[in-house]
Amino acid sequence: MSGVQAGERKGEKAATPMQARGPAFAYFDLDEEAKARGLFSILAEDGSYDPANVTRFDKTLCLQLYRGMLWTRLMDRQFMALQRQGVLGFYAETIGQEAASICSAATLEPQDWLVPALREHGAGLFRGMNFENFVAQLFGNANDITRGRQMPLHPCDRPTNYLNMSSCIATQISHAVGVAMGMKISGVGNQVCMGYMGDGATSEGDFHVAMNFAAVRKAPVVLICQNNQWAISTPVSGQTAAETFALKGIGYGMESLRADGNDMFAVYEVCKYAVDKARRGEGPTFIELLNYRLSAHTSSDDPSRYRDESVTTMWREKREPLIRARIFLEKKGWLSEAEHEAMAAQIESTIREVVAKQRDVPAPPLRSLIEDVQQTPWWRLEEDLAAMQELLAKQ
Ligand SMILES: Cc1ncc(C[n+]2csc(CCOP(=O)(O)OP(=O)(O)O)c2C)c(N)n1
Ligand SMILES: [Mg+2]
Repeated sequence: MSGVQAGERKGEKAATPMQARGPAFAYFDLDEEAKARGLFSILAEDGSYDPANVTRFDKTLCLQLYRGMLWTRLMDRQFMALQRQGVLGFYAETIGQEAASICSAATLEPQDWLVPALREHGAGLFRGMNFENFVAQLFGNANDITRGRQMPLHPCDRPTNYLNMSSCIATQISHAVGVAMGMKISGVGNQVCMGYMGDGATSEGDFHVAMNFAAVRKAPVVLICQNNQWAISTPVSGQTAAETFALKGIGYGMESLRADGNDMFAVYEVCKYAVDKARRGEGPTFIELLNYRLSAHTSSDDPSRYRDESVTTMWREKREPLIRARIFLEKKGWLSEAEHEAMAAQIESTIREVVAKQRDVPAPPLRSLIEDVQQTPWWRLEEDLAAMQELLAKQ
């Protein structure tokens, strides 16, 4: 490691002794290739850490992050159960990826934008997306602001600048870069866009186009690749011959970082570094967060048919982000067993209450099918609607 002082990070003023940062931060001063081949970490699998590396994380921030992760975990559990009961049409879990999802988004400010991939709805809720609206969207009912026109789990939220997930893999990377370029061109300043993708998205042409454009134009964007090691049934070995995904970023001339995606502090620090850099107008960063998809790809998938689930069990038992975070919080005396149970119970009952309110709300009115495109729907659409109403009346 080059001669970086504890407490200093590239582009940041030297910290006061009270805010000193420990040796892990020398990572940011490594040469470009070493950063992209490395794996930044702060909180080890057994919950151990160097106290000098966690001075930023006080009780309030830690509990906020943990609650966001726990909310995501418990929400997944309830919605998957509802999907299995036939109440919801489709769902995808974030299990095992909560730290990458929540602790990255936690580094954004309210004016920033988030362009998700498939597993960032927990991050959207963490940033203040309205939960009632989100649940209405899952049901596609009359309260759904997209009036049932999106697949379930493709939410959007204007007040928190959360864009719809784009189902066609990797297309959202260009959207994120476009949003960031819009911020730059409009000259508003002080805004950053965070865009997400999975490991599978890096094999698409859109990845190349977006990465190249972002780097050439110095877009204020942070592009996060959640390497959960699977793209449905395609393992990483079938996805790329590169040693790491982060190395790909260097080819585009983009600073690329790589961190343990199950380490809440490491995720937060690499993302904070990149977000601050983008906000200063110093261009984009590509970040690979290494974790493991503990769940099936979606509710339509059965991973036991294509992968060795004993590997999944190992990640679930030894490398899972919530267990690691809890060890830390317990050691600190910030979250006892009883406090944890109370937190979980409160989250679960909130989720249950909102689901109970939204599940019986009827579908959007049939007429809404032809609304929102033309000011006055043209005669052909009116005819189609009348024909459909006639058909339905006969049933
Ligand atoms: C262009 C395109 N090709 C294929 C698909 C089908 N598909 C949906 S998700 C997925 C895998 C995505 O893997 P990854 O990017 O690693 O994200 P993860 O699901 O692991 O979070 C595929 C192939 C698609 N939606 N779009
Ligand atoms: Mg993946």
